[in-house]
Amino acid sequence: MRTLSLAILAATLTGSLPALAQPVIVEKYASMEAVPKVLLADIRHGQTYRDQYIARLLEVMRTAGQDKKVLTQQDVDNYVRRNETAERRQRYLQVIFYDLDYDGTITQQEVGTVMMEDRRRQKQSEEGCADDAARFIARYDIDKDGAISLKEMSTPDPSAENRGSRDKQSRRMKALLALDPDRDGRLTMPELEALGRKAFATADTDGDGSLSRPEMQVVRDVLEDY
Ligand SMILES: [Ca+2]
Ligand SMILES: [Ca+2]
Ligand SMILES: [Ca+2]
Repeated sequence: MRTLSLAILAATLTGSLPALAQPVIVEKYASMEAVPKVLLADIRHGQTYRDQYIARLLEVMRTAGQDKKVLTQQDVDNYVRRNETAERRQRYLQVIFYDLDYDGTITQQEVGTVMMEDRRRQKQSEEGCADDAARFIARYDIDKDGAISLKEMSTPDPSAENRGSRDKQSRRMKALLALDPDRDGRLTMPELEALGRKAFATADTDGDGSLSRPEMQVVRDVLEDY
């Protein structure tokens, strides 16, 4: 009895009670290759601290999630539709911006004139204006008649560059949704956070909550052609 209380006293004095300490189980993927790449993408983009990474990962809920707490297929569809609408409106307004004779179509001449006035006002070089105007017309002139109508301007953007970034975000949302652990079609905040923690822990081999250069390099290697 006396020995036991001495042991407890000693443990208390050194500030630790080994018998009561619970080992913290950190869930990890079997290997870095097993981590869904969509979860690692934010790490590559510079999130080397666990807390920052998790916060960044959860942002997808704020941009698209219903009630900003759950992500569903409906949210992904709405996101795509919302972006398309915003983009089309933006382009529609450009017709009004360039349409000097108010006939509802814009010609290379009109675009070139407005661009030139714009650059003069901003004291920029007018060089290349004609080429820029030609490129602008070529990009949206679906029927190749040399002018852009309101209808042409409000059809979904054919340029790969715009569609690329929109598709990238919706692909990311779809990929995250596909990871839904309980497959109920709703990816919740706690579910996404747990997935993120597991992914980060797999990369963070020494478990100190941040990624060292060598740890980062492994992430980059795994994501090489992602
Ligand atoms: Ca016109
Ligand atoms: Ca046209
Ligand atoms: Ca779920």
